[in-house]
Amino acid sequence: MKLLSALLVAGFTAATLSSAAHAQQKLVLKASDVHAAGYPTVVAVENIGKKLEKATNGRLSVAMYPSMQLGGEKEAIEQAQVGAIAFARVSVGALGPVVDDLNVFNLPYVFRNTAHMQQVIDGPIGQELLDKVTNSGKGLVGLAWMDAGARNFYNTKRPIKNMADLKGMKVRVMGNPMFVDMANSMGGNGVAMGYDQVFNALQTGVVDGAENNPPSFVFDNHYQVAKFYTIDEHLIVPEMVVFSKKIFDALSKDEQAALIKFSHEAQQEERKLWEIYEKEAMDKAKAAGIQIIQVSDADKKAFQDAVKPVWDKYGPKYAATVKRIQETK
Ligand code: GTR
Repeated sequence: MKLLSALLVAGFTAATLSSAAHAQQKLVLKASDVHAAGYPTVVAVENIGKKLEKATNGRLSVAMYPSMQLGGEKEAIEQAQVGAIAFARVSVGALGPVVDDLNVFNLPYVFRNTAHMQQVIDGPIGQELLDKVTNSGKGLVGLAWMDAGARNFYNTKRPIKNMADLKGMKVRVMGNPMFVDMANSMGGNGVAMGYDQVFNALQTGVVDGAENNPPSFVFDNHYQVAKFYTIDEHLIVPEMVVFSKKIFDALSKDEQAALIKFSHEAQQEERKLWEIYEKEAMDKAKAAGIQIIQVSDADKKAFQDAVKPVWDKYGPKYAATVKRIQETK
């Protein structure tokens, strides 16, 4: 009996000490984003950090490494998987090759418009896909969605008004075979490469064009070399804040709950920032003399028809989710 109580006391003391040590030990959570300081996704993750710091009396904080300081998105995902960083804010384009279920959002024209995409990520499908990431066994926790508007083609050569104008153009796409197939099916030549290489590739002529939303096009300076921007909205790919499972598991239950709560709030906060940033980007592009081309409905239909082979190849396995997406009002 004596021994038992001695053991219990010892056990209790060890547990108390370790939780006290846990409470005192400060943990700086590293975060990576390809975009620069001030970009909506960067600000949203920084805000998670500020809230965490307050809620944990300074035990947790976030150190943001923006502007690809730690590499591109593929690298960020790998670093989070091994616990070298905590947060990776990445596109679902880059995450699809790691967690295949997400590729449903990478199907061209899967969403009717950005409002439709927002409804989907805010609803049950959005939560299910975050959970798929967490339960994928890939060392990641899916924390929140980030809005990234719609992606459009831009290039250094000529205005693209319709599919014929895209013919033969070397177009950089994100590192995901679905996008190479997409660009090819539209008559271009899709070239997959990391975001960290796009500016140089455009400048040196390694590619003729790329595709992205207005804030990336403008605030990552691609507009300085590519003067033609065509609004065709072929992809509406949301982004995700993923967290290292290894680091997540080392947090206390309360800390985990706070992290999840603040991440959900960040999803809505980023969206507001995004609206402003997208408008600023378009204004800046116009002021810089970028030729902005809005494709006609008929030409958009031609782009949509052209990606049928991509749907035939990748679509069937996501059919059930696609149906639910389409039914989302
Ligand atoms: C941006 C997105 C990044 C990255 C980039 C790309 O719109 O915010 O996460 O995916 O596009 O094209 O690689």
